[in-house]
Amino acid sequence: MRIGIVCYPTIGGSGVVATEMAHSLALGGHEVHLLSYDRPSRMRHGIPRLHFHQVQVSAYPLFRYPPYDLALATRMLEVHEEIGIDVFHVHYAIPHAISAYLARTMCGTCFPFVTTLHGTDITVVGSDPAYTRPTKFAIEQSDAVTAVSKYLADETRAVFGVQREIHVIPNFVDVDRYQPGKGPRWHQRANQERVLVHASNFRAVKRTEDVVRAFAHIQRQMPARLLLVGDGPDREQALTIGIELGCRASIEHLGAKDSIEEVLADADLFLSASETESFGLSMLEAMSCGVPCVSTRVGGVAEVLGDTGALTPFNNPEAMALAAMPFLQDAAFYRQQSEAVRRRAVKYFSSAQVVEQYQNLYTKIIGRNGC
Ligand code: GMT
Repeated sequence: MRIGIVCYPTIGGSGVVATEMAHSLALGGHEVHLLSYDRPSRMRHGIPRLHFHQVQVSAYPLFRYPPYDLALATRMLEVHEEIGIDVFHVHYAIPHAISAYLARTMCGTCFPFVTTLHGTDITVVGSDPAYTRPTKFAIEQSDAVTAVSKYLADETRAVFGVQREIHVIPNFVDVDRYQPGKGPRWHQRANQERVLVHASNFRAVKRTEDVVRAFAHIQRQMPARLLLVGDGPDREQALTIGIELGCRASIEHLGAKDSIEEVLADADLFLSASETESFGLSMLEAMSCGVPCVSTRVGGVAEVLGDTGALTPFNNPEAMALAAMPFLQDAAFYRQQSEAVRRRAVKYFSSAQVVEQYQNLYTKIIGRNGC
């Protein structure tokens, strides 16, 4: 198949999922064309059959807000005319699904498109009255719609009142690349230092400062270090809380990393304090590395963790620290959990089996409705 994939290129789950899909599909023999305003940060070089098309936006003085959605629709159309795309797959509804609809409408021949909903495109941005109606319209006009968790599919029906079928296809992880590290875990280290990790885009919804607060409780009771991976608006605030609580010296901010698997492989426990999380891709990546997760009980996180790790109330760092204790104090329990999370990632979320579900969906819609 000749597949066009549209995504955001920056740090953020939807761009990561789209780029990893592009890798997997191209390596599986498909011709894949990625479209975005920048080369996605996770996009690897040298993969055969994988191409990148940049979307250029002109900034005329008249435009206070350059219309990216129009430029993207035009680029999609150009790529289709040049290559003959069989199906477009757009990740994150806003504005990608609207651009896809526009490109398909402008197109003389016609192509089908799949929209994958990721989270904030429904729960935050999509619920903004300025965007609700076009988002609902584009969801209804898509040839197929998928959501990364059952929670998100239900939310989409509730927020937009859409009746159409929404396929739940979970996010996935490359279980060969994301492997448990060979190094010692906390109970095998001479100093018994516990290595905790949090990875996100440090936006308000991630509540990074609650992670730091939970860590401060933990660090008062045992030797511990917190690795913060990623970057975003709340970074300084989170580090300032670390100073106020006296644990800043034990926090390392590693910034955005291309190879987060190297950090996860040597970590003991992942902490997530999000206010909402439709899936929690970085937790799945941690699980694949044998790292259990303690997270707030929000959105679709329970679907990812299953009966592993621990879920705690939102906005309660002390409860999070308490829930983390068995993982950091009981070596036998820790080992059992570490094996369980790896098993779960391999059994339900490996790239091969999830990407196949998307391929089946493409096959189903290509040629339907005369496209
Ligand atoms: O809001 C973000 O964290 C970024 C956003 C994205 O689309 O880039 O992440 C969402 O999509 C990820 C990939 O499907 C999910 O793992 C995240 O849970 C989801 N974020 C939220 O729901 C807050």
